[in-house]
Amino acid sequence: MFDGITSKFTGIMRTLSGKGKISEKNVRDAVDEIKEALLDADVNLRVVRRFVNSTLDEALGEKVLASVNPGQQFTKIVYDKMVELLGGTESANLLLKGRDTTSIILLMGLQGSGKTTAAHKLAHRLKKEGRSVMLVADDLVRPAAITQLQVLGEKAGVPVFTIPGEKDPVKVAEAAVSKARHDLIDTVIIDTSGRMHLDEALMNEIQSVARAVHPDETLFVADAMTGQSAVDIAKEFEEKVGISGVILTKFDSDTRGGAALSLRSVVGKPIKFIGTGEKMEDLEQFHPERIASRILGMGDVVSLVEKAQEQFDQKQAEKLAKKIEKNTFDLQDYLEQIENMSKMGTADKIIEMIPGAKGNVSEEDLRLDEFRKQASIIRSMTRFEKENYKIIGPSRRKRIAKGSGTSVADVNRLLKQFEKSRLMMKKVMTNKKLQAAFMKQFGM
Ligand SMILES: Nc1nc2c(ncn2[C@@H]2O[C@H](COP(=O)(O)OP(=O)(O)O)[C@@H](O)[C@H]2O)c(=O)[nH]1
Ligand SMILES: [Mg+2]
Repeated sequence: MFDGITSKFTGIMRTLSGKGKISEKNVRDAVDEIKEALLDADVNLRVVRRFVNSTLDEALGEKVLASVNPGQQFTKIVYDKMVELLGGTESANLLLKGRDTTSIILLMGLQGSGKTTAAHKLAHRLKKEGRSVMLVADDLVRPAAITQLQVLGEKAGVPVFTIPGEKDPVKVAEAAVSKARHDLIDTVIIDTSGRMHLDEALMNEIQSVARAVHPDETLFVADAMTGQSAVDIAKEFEEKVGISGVILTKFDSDTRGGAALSLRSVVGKPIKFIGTGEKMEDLEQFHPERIASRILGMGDVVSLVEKAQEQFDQKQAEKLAKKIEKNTFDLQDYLEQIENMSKMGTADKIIEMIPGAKGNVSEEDLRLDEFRKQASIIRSMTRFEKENYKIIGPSRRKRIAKGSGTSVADVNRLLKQFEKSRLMMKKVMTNKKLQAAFMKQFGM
């Protein structure tokens, strides 16, 4: 997502930031290029115009031209405008009631937009947050839809409500909600049917369901790959049914990003989540600031750190801190760290989140392969060796290299690297200030 636009923006910003002084013409040229980049990314024309005009207005104000670092000042303006375009500095949360009553989330959108997948991901997410969730199979059009949701519900460990043979989605939704109230379930997620195209019947159906159950959240599920048409469809749903927020799916796909950049502005409702893959965990809250930095090639460090933290649970962190303190951090621990890292995702996902990395850092630079190699070397060691790295002499190194399909040089490098990490960590733990930072980072 955003590949084209990011590389263009990075180029524009680079040109300007190299200049000690910028003229009005420089600004106009840059804004023209931005306009082109946005149009190429399939952003709605009206949205582009508004963006470009307000950027130009602000940038031509004396503030930029006269400032000490005009390039930076300009970048800041573009960044701020981008954040504004995506919904402002506040991230939109789900507006659900307290856990002592039942909240209802209604999902709607075209067929294939990702409603059922999103229902499943939301169920998983809310369950993790401590809510009790029920999924409702209210897509009664596609014969396989109910089974699909049942399979997903099982994966998430969440009950799925169905009425076999029932053809009226309103009846199913109403029955589901009263069952949830009876069972003291606090969150009901209703998965509805979609059509290939917008039609009267679909709208009427969703409208009736919404009127019957009064959802707390009516989320429009939009497929980022459909570009402009997603925006038009969203508008229609907003007018006919009313939406409280958007889930933008397939954010991981190779699209230009026009829908993502236009939706908020055209529909006037916040994007609340993005779908970033097909798995249950691949649903992230939408943070305008983070996405804006990603688009401008400034990376998304916050998401990266959060991802790292997710993979690094607190107990593990405490265990690790103790080991470092006692100087008993061994190769087995090191291996666990490497494995945690590789859980963070594929190289291209990580690169996208590192500032300035896109286009400058290759997958090789990330050394994921190197870490993978290191992991296989450690796995070829005996337990005694892992716990006592100092005893690993030449003949052991030879054996380990052979066992892991690497070379003695690789084994040497790993051991050196490990020793370095150990030293570094020791330094951290003996320096009170660094220690506090470390603890804070891992929520300890
Ligand atoms: N890559 C990717 N695929 C997705 C995402 N969300 C849904 N899909 C896929 O899109 C297809 C349609 O999804 P589904 O939930 O059945 O759509 P529905 O018809 O709206 O219920 C399925 O193959 C999903 O796996 C996403 O965020 N990323
Ligand atoms: Mg479905």
